[in-house]
Parts: sequence; structure tokens; C-alpha cells
Amino acid sequence: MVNIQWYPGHMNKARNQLEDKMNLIDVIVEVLDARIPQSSRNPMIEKLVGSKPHLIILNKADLADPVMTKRWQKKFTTKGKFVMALDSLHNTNMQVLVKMIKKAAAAKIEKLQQKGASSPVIRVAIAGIPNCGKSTIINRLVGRNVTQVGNKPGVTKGQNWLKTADNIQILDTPGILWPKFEDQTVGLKLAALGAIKDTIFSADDVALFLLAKLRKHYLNDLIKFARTSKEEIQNINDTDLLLALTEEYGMRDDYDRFSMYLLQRLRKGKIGRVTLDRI
Ligand SMILES: Nc1nc2c(ncn2[C@@H]2O[C@H](COP(=O)(O)OP(=O)(O)OP(=O)(O)O)[C@@H](O)[C@H]2O)c(=O)[nH]1
Ligand SMILES: [Mg+2]
Repeated sequence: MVNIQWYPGHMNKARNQLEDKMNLIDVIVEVLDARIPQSSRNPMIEKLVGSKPHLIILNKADLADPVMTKRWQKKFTTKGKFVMALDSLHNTNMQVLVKMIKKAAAAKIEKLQQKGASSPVIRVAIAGIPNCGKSTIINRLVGRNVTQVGNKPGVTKGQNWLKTADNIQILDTPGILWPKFEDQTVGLKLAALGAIKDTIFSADDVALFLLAKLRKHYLNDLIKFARTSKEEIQNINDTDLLLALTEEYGMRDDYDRFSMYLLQRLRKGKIGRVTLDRI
């Protein structure tokens, strides 16, 4: 595969802006996509966090494989790290998250109380890759739509301080990616789930990658989607399967169009609860 140009220039700016604000922040909330907990982690965030309390949200848990989500949750829960799985689209009550933020900020809250603050306000930064649901979580925390949400990467353009009723100030940030993928499959996973623009990879490359993953880990979901039998799926390679599905779905030989359709079905959870990062 050719060397992919995928790192937008404004991401550097976004990262620097977050770095500049770090001395104001009490808790870092890192939002991951529960379907790719590893590939949606940004190695730069760990550096930014330093010794600050760090809360990791596995968001879009409603779309992820629940068995895998439990395993990732366990893996990320280490000393000083708070982890929770969340479906911020359907869940309007964020009290569990508020509690966890306050638990993570306990030392800071105590310090402020000792200084005489009767209702101490803590400051939280929400960070994560594009399209993982940062702004959705903030709207839920605030209780109304204060920041723009959209089903494509790069919706939030600048930083934004917002206030919740729970004495929490939140900094919404644009999605941040990292300058180099350690391997090409990370890029394919980000593309499959819509964290990077659809123009960066060709849709059929991403679709072929996805079909191989489904075949390996979610064969029953693939059989259902392909409206065929296990035997038939097992006797056909991924490229031929892509062509057969294109026809099956009435798109004749337009496998590009079908590839995009397949990705859209995946992103909406219509193929099944699929986790691409395995543990
Ligand atoms: N199914 C599901 N969809 C979600 C969840 N959280 C967010 N979404 C959807 O994901 C899309 C992206 O959400 P945003 O909140 O705009 O994501 P963001 O991280 O702020 O994105 P950028 O500003 O582009 O970095 C929207 O279509 C949301 O409705 C979730 O827990 N489950
Ligand atoms: Mg946003």
C-alpha cells in the first residue's frame, strides 16, 4: 500500500493548544472508541497526562462487542487510572461519569475545600481521536446541546470551555490524531469506523480489511449480512466475496459504492456489535 497522507495540519495546532492548557486541568478524560480501544488511543495523550488523574471512557459501547469491552476495561484499569464503558448516545444520565470524575479529582477537591471553597469547581479536559463522541458526552454532562455533534471526523474546530451543574468545567477539544500510525492496520481501523476522512483510504481496501476481520471473529454476523451459508462463505476468498456481495446488494459491479455501504452499515452497528481491536 502507498504511503498515506492522513495527518491534517490543524491537528498539530489542536495538540499544542491542549498542551498549553494542561496546567489548568485537574482531570484528563480520554475518550476511546470501544470498538478500537487500542487504535483509538493517542500515545501523545499519555505524555500530556503526566501524573494527573486520568479517566478513560470506552465510548460507543452499544456498538462494541461486550465481551471485548469488559476485557479492555480490565486491561486499562491500572493504578491511578479510572475506566468506564459508556453509551453516550442513548444514555442521558451521566451521574456515574460525574461520580467517577469527582473520584478522580478527589485530591484536588480536598485541597480546594481546605482553602475554604464551599463548592469547589474542578476542570476537566476531554480529549480523543475525531468522531469518538467527545462533544456528545459533554452535551450529556451539561444537560443540553452546547457543542456541535456530527457523524463525521473534525466537527469540533476549536477549544471550548463549558460548565455543568455539577461544579465541573469542561474543555471540549477537536479530535487529535497522531502523526504516524505504527502500522497500516491502525489506519484501516480508523478509516473503517469513520475517525479519519473517507477520502484517505480507498473504500475497497478498507472493506476488504473489514471482511477479513468479520470472517475471522464475527462469522455469524457476516453470514447474516451476506444472506448466504457458512459453506459458501468459507469457499470464497475476500475479493470474490466483495464482488459477490456487491451484486447481492444490487450494485452490479460497483464495488466502490458497495464498500462505502458496507462501512456505513458497520458504523451504525447494523452488521453486529463488532470490536476490531482484539484482546
Ligand atoms: N451509537 C453511539 N453513537 C455515538 C455515541 N457517542 C457519540 N455517538 C455518535 O458519534 C458521532 C460523533 O460524535 P461527536 O460527539 O461529534 O464526536 P467528537 O469526538 O466530538 O468528534 P470531533 O469533534 O469530530 O472530534 C455522532 O453521530 C454521535 O451521535 C455512543 O455512545 N454510541
Ligand atoms: Mg467534537
